[in-house]
Amino acid sequence: MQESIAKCATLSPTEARRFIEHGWVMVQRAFSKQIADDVVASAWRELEERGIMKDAPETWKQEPYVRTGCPPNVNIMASRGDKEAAAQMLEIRTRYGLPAESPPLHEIAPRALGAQLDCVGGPDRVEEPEQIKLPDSLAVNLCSDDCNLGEEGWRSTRAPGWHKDGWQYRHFLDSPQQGLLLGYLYSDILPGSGGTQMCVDSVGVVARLLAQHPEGIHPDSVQSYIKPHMIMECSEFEELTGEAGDLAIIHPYMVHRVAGNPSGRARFAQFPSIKLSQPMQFQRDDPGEYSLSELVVLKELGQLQCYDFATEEDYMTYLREDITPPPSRTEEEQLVASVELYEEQQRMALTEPEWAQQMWTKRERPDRIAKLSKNSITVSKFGS
Ligand SMILES: O=C(O)CCC(=O)C(=O)O
Ligand SMILES: [Fe+2]
Repeated sequence: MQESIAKCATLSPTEARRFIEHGWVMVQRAFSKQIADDVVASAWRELEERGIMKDAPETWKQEPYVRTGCPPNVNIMASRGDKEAAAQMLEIRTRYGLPAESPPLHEIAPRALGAQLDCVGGPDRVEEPEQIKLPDSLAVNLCSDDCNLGEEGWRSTRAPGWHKDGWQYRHFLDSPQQGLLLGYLYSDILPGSGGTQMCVDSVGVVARLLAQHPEGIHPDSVQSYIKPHMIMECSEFEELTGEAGDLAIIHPYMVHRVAGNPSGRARFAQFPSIKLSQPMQFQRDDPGEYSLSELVVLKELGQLQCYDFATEEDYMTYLREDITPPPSRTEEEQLVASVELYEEQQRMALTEPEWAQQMWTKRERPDRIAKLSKNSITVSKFGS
């Protein structure tokens, strides 16, 4: 661990240690307030065009939580070379006065880039780090309403919206698609003012879930499963607070939710991920080569050698596939996903707790299954 910490070029040893211990760290002044102000100004221009006026908070209620710029699913599809999505992205950016491409981090916010690279084990662990851009499409929490949570409040396992990011790939313990969850703060966020809420002991819960499923889990299952799963096992909660220009670096397994924002101040932030050039590794010959992010997983799993890891051969059956996010799916893709999900959840229900069995075994087998069965996953090594 000391060796991995000593390799950090941007994070202080205290920050690196904090990330390993808590699964997240707030890096202060990772980018300039000027950059934050400029991005927020262009977000307000877009919002005002949509009738949400900066100086008239009563207009905020029409969309209490709103995304500006390019929607995340369009961004994902454009980054995969989908021409239609790329054209849509350019059209949206042009319409709202954003540059055709956002500026690369290494030019305008090297500290923000350096801190991320430290957590994933250095520039070699990321494809084209110089291509990583400042995220300038924002998640704006104007006045989300969270007042119906009852006595337990947001720390309650019953609060809606808890999720693990990653609706666009099959989730494995070592998935490279989402190396980190990043929280760019574009406005100051005081406590109770719409700062993202995290369940910090969820990292271990998710690590154990993924370790028990070396065949991977479909992203739609992750989203339906994670919430009840964490209900059973988590108890530590924190919210993101800080100043414009701060960057939260969060382990990709962290379960989190959108907070209510009764403060009267609009909250501007964005939560992109960073893609690894290779899957994470949990059995490195040289322990000094573990990334901070891998160390978090190892810490949570403890006796790692007991788990059955998928081999490259297994990944031929259980593809490390990119999956189209739900809003961009064609009807055909939606059907394939529903069949895949049905089979996966029937299988998982045999080994998961009783509540999961109840949730899943009652589902109907999707229609047109015969026509689509050629596309469904086959279960060999990891089947029941
Ligand atoms: O806006 C927030 O506070 C959280 C957003 C989020 O969880 C996401 O974009 O995946
Ligand atoms: Fe999220």
